[in-house]
Amino acid sequence: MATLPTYNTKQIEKSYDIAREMYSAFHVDTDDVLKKLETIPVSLHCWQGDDVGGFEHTESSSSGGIQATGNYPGKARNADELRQDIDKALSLIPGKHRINLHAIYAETQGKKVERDALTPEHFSCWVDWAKEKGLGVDFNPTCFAHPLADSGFTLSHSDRSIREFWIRHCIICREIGAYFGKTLEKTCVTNIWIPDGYKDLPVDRFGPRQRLKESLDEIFAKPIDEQWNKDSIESKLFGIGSECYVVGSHEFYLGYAVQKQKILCLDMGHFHPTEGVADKLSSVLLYVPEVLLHISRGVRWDSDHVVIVNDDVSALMDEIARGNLFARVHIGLDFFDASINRISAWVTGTRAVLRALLKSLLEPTPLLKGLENTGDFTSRLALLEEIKNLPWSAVWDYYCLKKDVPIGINWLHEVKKYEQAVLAQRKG
Ligand code: RNT
Ligand code: ZN
Repeated sequence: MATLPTYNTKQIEKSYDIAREMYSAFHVDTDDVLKKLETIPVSLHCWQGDDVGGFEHTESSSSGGIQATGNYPGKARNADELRQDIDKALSLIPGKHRINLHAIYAETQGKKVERDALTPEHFSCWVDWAKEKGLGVDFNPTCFAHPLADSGFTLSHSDRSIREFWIRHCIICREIGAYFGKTLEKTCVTNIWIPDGYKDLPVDRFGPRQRLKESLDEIFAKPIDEQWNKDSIESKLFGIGSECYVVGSHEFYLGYAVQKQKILCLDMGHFHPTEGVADKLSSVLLYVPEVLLHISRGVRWDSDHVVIVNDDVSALMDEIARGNLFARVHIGLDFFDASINRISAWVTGTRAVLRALLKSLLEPTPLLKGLENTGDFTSRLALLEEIKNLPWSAVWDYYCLKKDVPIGINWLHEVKKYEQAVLAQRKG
């Protein structure tokens, strides 16, 4: 590898001082912004670490239409390795964050435990670890990669007994969510996503949606203390194998979330390519209590590429920061790339979200709103464009310095060292 740059602490502090002055000319206090940034957690999805595999070793071929492509060596083969990898990633990301688990990451000591028979005990190692690290945990039922999902239908299946299996699984997951919340004293968000849909033209569009609604009603009928577990539902436009019809569409879940006051999960890869999730927040938050974001990067389709600071992510963070929506918007990640070092994927993606967030928090919003309110759209656009040049990267470097994580690309050295020392030893 060509030599990467190194960073000098004095230089970073000097640059920060200059940046602070430049921002104060726009009435932005960079110290306050950094205090705010450290309070905002990002939920790191465990499934980037093993290509959404889980530890069940199921006989099923149903991926639910989601697939990580690539075979970069060294993926985590068990929960200990996955935790070790997440630890490494977290050590390279500034701030205190959360972990997002799926039911297939249960630890059953080699025993086969059906998904409708899982208990909090199967997640006790995750909880012990999270407690030790001070992390909150979020959760997801896994309604794919299972023989009873092979038909492509789960909660909306026409067979009542199959629906009931998935209903039991989702109820159990809400209970496990509450266990995470209570034990860690940090509310867990449990998000339901199902793959249900038709590859080709459906004739009855109502039936599956009516069944999904009934299933959700049964799942949520079980009272669970919202102090510890909150319910979230995630829509999708289409998937591989569900190109013509997805039961849980945006309209379906938006309606459901409004009616039942549930958290609406908006995944950036789950809309028409020119539709932006940023634009939706100010509408849906008038009607639903909270939103969960699955920050992702779709390339031509819902491809779940690693997140970078692009226009979509920047616009989304602008929207949250401008409205100070942090109490009502949960920031989660959802991408999986098996073609590059998986720890680097987490670090690149999470640092990208935090960098975009910082950039947005540094925006002189009151100034811009003032221009907007007086109808000076000329100045609004000119200023929006000029502030892109403000030295937010100096503020970021300083934040990393203060949080004792590598500055700039230095984190990559750590990942490469870890790859040599740990990942390279994982064979088979
Ligand atoms: C699938 C959804 C869902 C999954 C995870 C693994 O399209 O985005 O959120 O990616 O639950
Ligand atoms: Zn998602």
